[in-house]
Amino acid sequence: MRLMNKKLTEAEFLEERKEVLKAWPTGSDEDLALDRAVEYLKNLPEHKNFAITLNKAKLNNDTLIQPRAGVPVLSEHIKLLKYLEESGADFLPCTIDSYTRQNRYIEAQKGLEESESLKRALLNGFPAVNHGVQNCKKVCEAVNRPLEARHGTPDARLLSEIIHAAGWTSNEGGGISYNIPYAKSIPLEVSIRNWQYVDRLVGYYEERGVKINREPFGPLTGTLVPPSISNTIMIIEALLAAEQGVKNITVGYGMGGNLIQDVAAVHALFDQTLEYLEHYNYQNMEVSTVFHQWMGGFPADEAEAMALISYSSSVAALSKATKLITKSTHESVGIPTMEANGLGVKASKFIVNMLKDQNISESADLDLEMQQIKKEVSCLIDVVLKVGEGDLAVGTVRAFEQGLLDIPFAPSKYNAGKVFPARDNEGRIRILDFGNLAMTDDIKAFHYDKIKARADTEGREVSFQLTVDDIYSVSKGKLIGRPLKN
Ligand code: 8ZB
Repeated sequence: MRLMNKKLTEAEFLEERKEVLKAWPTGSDEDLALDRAVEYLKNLPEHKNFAITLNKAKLNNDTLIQPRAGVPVLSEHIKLLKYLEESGADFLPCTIDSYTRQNRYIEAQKGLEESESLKRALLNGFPAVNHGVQNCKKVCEAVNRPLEARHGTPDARLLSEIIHAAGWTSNEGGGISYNIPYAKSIPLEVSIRNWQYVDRLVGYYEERGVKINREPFGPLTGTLVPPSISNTIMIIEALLAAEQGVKNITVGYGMGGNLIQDVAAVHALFDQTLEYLEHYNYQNMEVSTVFHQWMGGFPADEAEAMALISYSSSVAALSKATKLITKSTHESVGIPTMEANGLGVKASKFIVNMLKDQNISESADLDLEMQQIKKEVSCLIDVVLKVGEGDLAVGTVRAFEQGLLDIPFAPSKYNAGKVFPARDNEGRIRILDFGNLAMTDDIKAFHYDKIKARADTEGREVSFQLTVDDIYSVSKGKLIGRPLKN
């Protein structure tokens, strides 16, 4: 079948669905019958609906808090989520394990059973497909907050069926953002097509009056991603989702580290997402934003890690993002304990509350940074549409093939991997090597001048060494990877 950015008909969707549900025995659960699932979701109280809670937060100018969390055994997972709820989490996650993310349900089953018998987590998340609708409903019924599946799955069709039928009203991911940074050899046309199905499922629910939130994964590789690249991917995924009938979208952004650039990026992301959705005539869209605390390498020292978490929270609050995804002081080591995770939530919430009524006032600097990001995003999206001969899905595949779209440091062989970023003199993320990224000469000159000024300050040449130094700098307590002075 040829990929196109066109809404799947209900008949096409239902035909494909028969195959999707066969991939694992839990797919035959009677509660996956769509009329039953619609009924279950309609009876959820409003405070457990992700989309409704986000809409309220936007009206109140709140930044709500969400951690990441998932362990394999059901009772342990419920205990963990209740603990995070008590720590102040406004939204609850279910982070899915890596076998499930790769549709390796046999291995997930083995890991789940061994975790149960050894009383020790042998999977790095909650295997929702193996648990099936019944157990996923138990999670939903045990907590008082909206639930979201967070994962990294190029083919999340069965997973999405199960979680939504179980009352989880948000799903993270997208055809680009859950492929290029997460997988090595899955063609983009395959993951985009799979995520059209995931979004069409949400469209099916929306058509029947059930609100479901969708959240493209903004940080991508989490390492020095220039804001215009991640914002472009967010807008493409928002448009692809809207075409399939998604109405409530949270576009994401991973903290870069420079306050002004981060605030500018979140504002630009929100404005341009709405502008593009309106331009393509998608009606009644609800757009919110999510800010991710620092996604790069963390300091090992727990006090320093907590300081970074607090700084991230300050930027999130000042950017007026609707939601903030938190980290813990265990970040440099691995998956946090329940207690460490709860502390991250508490500290983040404290800062967000302190800054709730404070704003970054407009300035020429903030405005220029925002205009720059918007200009770069429009430039990239224009090229995607051009090479796609008007079709966004086709254009995305072709743009990645030709390196016109390119995500730094991604493992996928369907990504050119020629773009190298570096920070400028204020720590703003700029592009040092554009590879084949489709930007105009004046944009390239702007970036070069900024990086050159930094290199001059440091008395060195513009080179890839700047990129290397910047990758490690934050974990060592400095934003910019400047050479040590003798
Ligand atoms: C792309 C997201 C990476 C972040 C965290 C990592 C990292 C992954 C779990 C988790 C709590 C889990 N993460 N899996 N956090 N529980 N099962 O996602 O630590 O911060």
